Amino acid sequence: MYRDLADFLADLDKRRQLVRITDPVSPALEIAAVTDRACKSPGGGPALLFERPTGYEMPVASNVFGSMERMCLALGVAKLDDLAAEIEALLAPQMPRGVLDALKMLPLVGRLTDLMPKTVKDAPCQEVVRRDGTLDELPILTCWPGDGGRFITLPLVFTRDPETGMRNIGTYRMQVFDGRTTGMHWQRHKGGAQHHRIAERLGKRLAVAVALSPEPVLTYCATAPMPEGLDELLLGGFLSHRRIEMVKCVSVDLEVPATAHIILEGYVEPGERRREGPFGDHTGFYSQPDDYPVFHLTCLTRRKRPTYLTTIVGRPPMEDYYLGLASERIFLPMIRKTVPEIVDMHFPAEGIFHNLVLVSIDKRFPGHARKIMHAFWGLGQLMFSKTIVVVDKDVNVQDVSEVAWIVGTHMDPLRDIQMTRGPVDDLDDAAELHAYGGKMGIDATRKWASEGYTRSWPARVRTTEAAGARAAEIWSRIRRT
Ligand SMILES: Cc1cc2nc3c(=O)[nH]c(=O)nc-3n(C[C@H](O)[C@H](O)[C@H](O)COP(=O)(O)O)c2cc1C
Ligand SMILES: [Mn+2]
Repeated sequence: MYRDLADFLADLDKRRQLVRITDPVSPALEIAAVTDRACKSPGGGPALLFERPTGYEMPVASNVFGSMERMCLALGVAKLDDLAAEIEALLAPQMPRGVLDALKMLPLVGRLTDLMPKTVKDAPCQEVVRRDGTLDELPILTCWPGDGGRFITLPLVFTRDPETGMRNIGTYRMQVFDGRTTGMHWQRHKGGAQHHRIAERLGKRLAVAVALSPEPVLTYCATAPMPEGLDELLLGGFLSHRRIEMVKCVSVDLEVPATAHIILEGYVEPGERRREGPFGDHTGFYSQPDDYPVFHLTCLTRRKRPTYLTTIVGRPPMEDYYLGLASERIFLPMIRKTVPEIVDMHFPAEGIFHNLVLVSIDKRFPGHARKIMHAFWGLGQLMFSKTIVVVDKDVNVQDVSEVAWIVGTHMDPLRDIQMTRGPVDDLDDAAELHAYGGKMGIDATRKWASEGYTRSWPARVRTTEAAGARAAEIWSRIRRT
């Protein structure tokens, strides 16, 4: 596992997964436009390293996680489903049936403590300490022409709950207002916003530290929908099979990942808000200006020769699709712990995670599909699911074409649609109210008599095994000539 972004980039280079761009390219629109071209290439395109961003010394890396292969490399697995199996094993320790059994479980308990972050003294991220540092030294992108300014698009935002001290890490974009201040776009449902809510109630300043260009596994962890109160660094330790190394900040009481390239230390004042946006968002549309808290920089620390890691969002597919795909695989076994009937789930790129959620289930009782919908609407960030499609277990939800076929044939709109309302994503502009709106579930399972369906359900059209085998034989001969 890569301990540092530079190791990852070097390995990608060796694997011919990284394209170095030596032409001068401007952080104002041009780097984003080139990155968009890469993201729209089949399979997600290569990672990009802009060695000469116009006006800056610091190279810019983008689309680094933007393919299935690179996402797997970053998480140290051959395929994402390997992680699911590992998590399943961790979550399902058998109850010990005797002393011998209990002893066998000890390594598992040991393993959990082995995954806790540890604090180190000397850290590469503090090779250079600049209390008077400004954001002007970073090649921060203007992504789209209608954007309100330059945005830090892939920051890891560290805060602690002012009351309990619990840590949170989230990726929340930061609009540059000037060299020492930015917006802090944690949306109301997110961990950072909750810490800030508590700080405001106490009338206290909230210390905030932002890591840029961290070891690759942490970029993923900051985007992961961890349940509130569960430390993202524990997930980081689990994924990388070692303890994540942290170092104390210089000017605030927080720790940051030791091997990150750049750290922004600072705080958010209670009560302060400033207009943020517009921003060309991952919906493929501009999110509209709104008031958000303000981050004040107190100290910038960095390596001697840092690389600035960034991403762009916009019309899908983009790099964030692959980060989401990792969460889809990693969280499936965790969701199954409370909703075991789920066979598989998928968030197609076009649905930007929550607009379209496809779930297959092992249907056991009447109304089961609706039970699944309600479970999702009540489960962490799955609450944002706008359209949920539930199908039987023999339907492959990874195949959107198959799901479209099954929905069309299995759904009666008058009978099979479940409408409701609830919290929706902050970025949902179709909702009548901000952050509160409608949701729809489509029950595309085969209906049972106990559900009021008294006609007979037709069988799928398929040939016999014998004819199929014969066809395979003939087909291979035709194809050879
Ligand atoms: C590239 C990228 C940008 C994101 N930007 C934001 C953002 O500006 N605001 C936000 O609330 N969530 C944003 N997210 C989603 C959060 O990172 C995600 O919901 C995460 O689970 C939040 O962690 P939390 O539950 O600890 O708050 C972004 C995700 C990605 C991949
Ligand atoms: Mn969190």
